[in-house]
Amino acid sequence: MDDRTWLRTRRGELCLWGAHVTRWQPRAGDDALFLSARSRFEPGVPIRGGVPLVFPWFGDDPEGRGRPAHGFARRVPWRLLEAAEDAGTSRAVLQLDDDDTTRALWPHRFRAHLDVTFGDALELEFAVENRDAAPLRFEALLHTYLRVGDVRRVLLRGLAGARYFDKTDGMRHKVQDDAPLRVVGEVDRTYVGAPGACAVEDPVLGRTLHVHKEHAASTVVWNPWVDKARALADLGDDEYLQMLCVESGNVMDDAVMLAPGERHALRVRVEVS
Ligand code: TA6
Repeated sequence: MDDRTWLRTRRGELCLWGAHVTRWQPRAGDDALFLSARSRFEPGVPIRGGVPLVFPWFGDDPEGRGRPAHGFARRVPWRLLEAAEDAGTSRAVLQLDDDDTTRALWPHRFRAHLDVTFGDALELEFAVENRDAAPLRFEALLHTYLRVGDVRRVLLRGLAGARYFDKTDGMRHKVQDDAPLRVVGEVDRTYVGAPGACAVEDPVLGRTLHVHKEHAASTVVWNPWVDKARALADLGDDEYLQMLCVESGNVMDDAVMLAPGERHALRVRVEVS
């Protein structure tokens, strides 16, 4: 990837391949997003860290046809529509329209936008418009990798009582208890009907990261832990300790249905305190 595929500002960076946010600094010298030192930066290859954009399906190909995991949005080039920087805040808007490549994988006409603001908060809006004559169903997720000091020491709050599917246990349906979530092994949970804010309290870095969302009913929490981290070529063996994915969107039972001409926008705001 050459320099033209990156938008680099003082507080954040964005790769136009995949509309992928890779860096956000809420305070000088303080990165809030995890980015793997082993990540590959090649067109068409997902980046390990930052905010991968999952669209139009979540996880493995739901039709079992060998299409890429988490959809195609993170693997294709997006068009930069707007970029502006003002008083320490920068904003960019990217667009993706269906084309021969996307229609070969997903035969629908759509227009998508990612609107990113890097400031004291990281603000993301992902919008999809149905440009087809038939209803459109899709899943979408902002797969945010939060950087933490030591994942074994963080507390994740905001999911008490929420229902989830446990991918580490055959997708069994479970209910979260009232205690904050501690990561003591592999975690891969899809919470549906969970639109509330989450907070990651990090005693090692001495900060709390807050993830607020709008029009996003699902929350996914992921940490690969030891064995899965070793199996991932683009993640260092110990890097799982520095990351916790707290992902926001609409997946599984919360998938979005759009009538022809309709548009749906989900929003995520990450703040630090
Ligand atoms: O969102 C959680 C998850 O679906 C996990 O199951 C895990 O595989 C992760 O995403 C990463 O997926 P990736 O395709 O980027 O390796």
